[in-house]
Amino acid sequence: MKTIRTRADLAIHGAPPAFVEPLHVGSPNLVGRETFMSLVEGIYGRRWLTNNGPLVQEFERRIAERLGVKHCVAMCNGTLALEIAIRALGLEGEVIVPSWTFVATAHALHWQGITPVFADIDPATHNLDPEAVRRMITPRTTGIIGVHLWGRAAPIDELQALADEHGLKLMFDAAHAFGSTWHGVPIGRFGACEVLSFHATKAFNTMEGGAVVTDDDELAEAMRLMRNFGFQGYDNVVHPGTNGKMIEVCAAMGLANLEGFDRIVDANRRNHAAYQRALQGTPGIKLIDYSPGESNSYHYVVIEIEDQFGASRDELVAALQAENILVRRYFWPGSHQMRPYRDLFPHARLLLPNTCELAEKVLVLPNGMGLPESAPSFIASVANALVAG
Ligand code: T4K
Repeated sequence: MKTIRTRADLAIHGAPPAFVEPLHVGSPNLVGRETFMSLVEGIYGRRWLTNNGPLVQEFERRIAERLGVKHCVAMCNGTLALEIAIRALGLEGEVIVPSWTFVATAHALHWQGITPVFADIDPATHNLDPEAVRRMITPRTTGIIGVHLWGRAAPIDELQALADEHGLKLMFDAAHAFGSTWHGVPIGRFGACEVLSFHATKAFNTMEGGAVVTDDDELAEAMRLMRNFGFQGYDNVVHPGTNGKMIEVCAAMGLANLEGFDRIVDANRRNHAAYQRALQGTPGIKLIDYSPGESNSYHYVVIEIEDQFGASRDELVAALQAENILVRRYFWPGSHQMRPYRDLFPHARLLLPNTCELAEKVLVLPNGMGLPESAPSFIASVANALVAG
């Protein structure tokens, strides 16, 4: 790896890039290869590929057991799982969501003719600000979707109190929160239900996949019907539905990766600590931290670039990308600035000052089992050289 001594060593100023192959945010964690291969052998033997196969059932059982919930309904991805959960809960009219999240949270509502109403966040936590949520409640509001951004718990108690006070349904987008706890309780157990994503880029992946977890028997039953066209046995359709099924090969990947999940978290935690050490001497770069009293997958290495840094967030992005370190500006510019929402709600930003401010400051750095050991200190050296006089 090249050493950065002066600005002239930066790829952005013409020097060769540090990495030949790009270093991605979200490079998949792959563990348990032998388990995966042997489970796939079994799929060949059984000729059972999808439609609630034995591996999907085993996967659901293991996830439910790990989180301590009654039901895990596995789906083909997190977005379909959100859509099905929203429909099964009977949400309609307006539903309050953060803008500061992956756009799938809002899309899952809009796709079904429900209006996502964006509420602002607390800049300290990046999660919904309950007072901002309160301000967005109208007679058309039927629910709230809290997002546990970066796997850090949304303000669960406050949102539940608001939902109870106004007769609203509360569910959580827990796409980032597999492996997280809140007051020591696994995330997955809060609200009416919680939705997980197991996309390739998540700490724990099933290639593509998602699930809704809940203790509610009726809700789980409705979602099981909905993910399979509403079929109850052969020829008997009893519910409107779609195709949200997880396939056997994805469940095999999930079972294999579950075996190695603790190793993934250990690697992420070590990398996060290395970033903390490397960046602590750089004024104006703040690494968001995880509560030592809670579990978290430490998957997201999120920094905020303050004015004090001496260059803009986007200048740092350009410098790192030139080195082939493909850092991401998640979730710039905020869902409210994406289509169709920017056209539907052109003034939404006026009610989202914290979201707008954060969107200009945040940067997500690469992490995961494949992260080169030298990456955190190299990234810090690029940042330091960029602003050196
Ligand atoms: N709610 C929240 C809060 C979410 O963050 C997400 C998903 C959802 C709901 C919806 O869940 P899913 O329907 O996705 O299950 C990525 C992911 O596609 C998305 O799952 C994730 N959040 C979001 C935060 O990030 P993109 O479009 O920004 O990145 P993508 O998929 O192009 O991947 C990022 C980089 O990772 C690539 O540049 C290359 C690398 N990569 C990717 C894949 C797929 C690999 O190295 N190997 C791979 O197989 O959305």
